Amino acid sequence: MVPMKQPVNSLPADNSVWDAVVVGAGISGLYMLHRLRQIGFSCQVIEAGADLGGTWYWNRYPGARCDTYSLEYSYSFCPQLEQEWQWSERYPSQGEIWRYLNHVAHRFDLRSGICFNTRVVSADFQPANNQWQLQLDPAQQLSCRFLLMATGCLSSPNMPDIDGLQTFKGPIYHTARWPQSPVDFSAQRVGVIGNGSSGLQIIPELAPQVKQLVVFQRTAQYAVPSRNRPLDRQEVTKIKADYPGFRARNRQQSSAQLSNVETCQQSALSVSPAERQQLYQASWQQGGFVFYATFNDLMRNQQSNQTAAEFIRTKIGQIVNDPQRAKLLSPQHVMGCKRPALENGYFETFNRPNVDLVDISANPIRSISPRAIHLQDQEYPLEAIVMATGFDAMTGALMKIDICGLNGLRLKEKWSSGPHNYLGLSINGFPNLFTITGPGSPSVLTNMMVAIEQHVEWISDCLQYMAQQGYDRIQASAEAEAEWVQHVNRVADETLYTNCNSWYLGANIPGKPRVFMPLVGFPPYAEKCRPVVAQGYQGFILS
Ligand code: FAD
Ligand code: N01
Repeated sequence: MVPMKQPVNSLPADNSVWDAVVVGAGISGLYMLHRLRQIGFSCQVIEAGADLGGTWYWNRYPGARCDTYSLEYSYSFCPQLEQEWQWSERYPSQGEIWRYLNHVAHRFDLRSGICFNTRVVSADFQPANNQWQLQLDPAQQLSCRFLLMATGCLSSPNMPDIDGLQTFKGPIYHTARWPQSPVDFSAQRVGVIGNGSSGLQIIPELAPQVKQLVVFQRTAQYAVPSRNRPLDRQEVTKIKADYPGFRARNRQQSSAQLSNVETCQQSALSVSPAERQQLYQASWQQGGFVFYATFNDLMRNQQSNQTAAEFIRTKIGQIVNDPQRAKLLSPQHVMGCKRPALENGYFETFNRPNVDLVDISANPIRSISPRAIHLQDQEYPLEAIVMATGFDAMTGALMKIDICGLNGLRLKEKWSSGPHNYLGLSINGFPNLFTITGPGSPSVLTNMMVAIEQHVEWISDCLQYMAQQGYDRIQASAEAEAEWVQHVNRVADETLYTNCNSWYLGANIPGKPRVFMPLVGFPPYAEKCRPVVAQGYQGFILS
């Protein structure tokens, strides 16, 4: 275990032009810094938070945990690192991931390159010298040749604009801005708004601690048991004996959570109902995202999808004692079009006498007063509120920065009808700016660790190529960008992902354009990136 060092909080005195500035010190920013140093670039990371870790620094709520296997949710770039780090559980907790990222930072001396408690407020491209001029908060300026956005897909919390929210007298916590020290909820009536992945994790943890828990549910959620457990030493030894092979198989899987799991090659409709039940039951018993891959067409065929949805609804009916509650907890939308979840005792929690479930789908929250949440016809007295209301996903953190490219073009205007870019990496009109796991890349539909490593390596290889060839400006061409946006939409339209109101579509944020933002499928994406490089960065304008 490494000693936790004090965060570095100021910029070095020599504040000349950096080769690169990286915004964000999560998994992406840390690896980007390491790679840039390896290729000899001077680099500074700017991080709004008081410490490193990004997602795993901010989301410290009780129960916060990854739902990708720990041995896959870790960097693969250094064989010694992957051999020396010992994960304790099948799915790592927030605390364990955070300790891991601290270990990585210590091992590669990354803290020395990060300025904490500092936010990038604006970025202006200066065409005369091909430099980005950054305005920071607290007030400082910074210049760099390349601007690398490691700002995260799920880093800009969504705080709903509910009438009277500010008047509430008790504390209001957002899961993605959880306090650093544990919160004592004992003897309190606590309300939780939201039951996505974060809500599903925090609700079973809070229920035993509080006097009364009131869950305000707008949409019921599909979830299967995670069956988290301590890792078996023998299975770890076996994986570590061929870690490169294990990683290679990860990269061949289209979805994060299914890595290294044999996915079924048949349709749900190609087997008898009895066999289908048996296979679903086996996946359910195994636990984890394998359930969602029991058949190969669950996200492509509505009828197949319905069979899985019905299986989960039946399970909920068996777990939850009160049939009316079970019905309310049973989702009706297309399974998977909102990100499905893993659960650890979520449905059982609703058998507790101190847990209320309030349906706000037809009877929405009208207002919040100093001591209660009010629906149209009812009020719920509360002493604390937890917002598990998610994020302005994929574009939120980028759009909060006033980014101005060529000819005064602002990113906010360019993306006013949805994100447009090439490969999820580069935006026409915004030279020398790269987004790590930007919209238009597989990002949130994959094991993000795999997606992040692929992007960081692609970007650093590109910067090295530019240095070798004497180029100092790069941007996506308008044609390549237009084709890419069409491609992302076409791939999504072949699936069931676009069939409900999800954050993938921006539907959770009032006024946000409805565009399916991630690209479905990691291996075909990586395949598309390779010839782009081989053909001298096809689709990019280099000068
Ligand atoms: P982040 O970790 O989001 O880091 C971005 C950083 O940028 C933040 O620290 C932020 O403060 C900083 N920043 C943003 N804007 C600015 C600015 N203007 N100025 C300065 N700093 C700025 N993915 C999986 O693959 N598997 C999982 O099981 C999984 N579980 C998750 C659980 C939770 C609770 C959440 C929220 C996400 C989960 N994810 C999961 C997705 C997760 O976000 C990624 O796996 C990964 O951590 C993203 O790393 P990142 O460095 O790209 O972004
Ligand atoms: O956010 P969400 P999240 N009034 O957007 C409700 C990752 N993650 O933080 O569905 C009332 O999924 C909203 O209701 P509805 C993962 O990628 C991973 O839970 O819009 N309710 C929903 O119930 C995940 O998908 C892990 O009708 C409101 C909830 O709040 C992503 O982060 C763990 C509301 C928001 O759910 C986001 O997950 C945690 C309003 N005004 C997160 N606004 C793991 O890997 C929103 N809601 C384990």
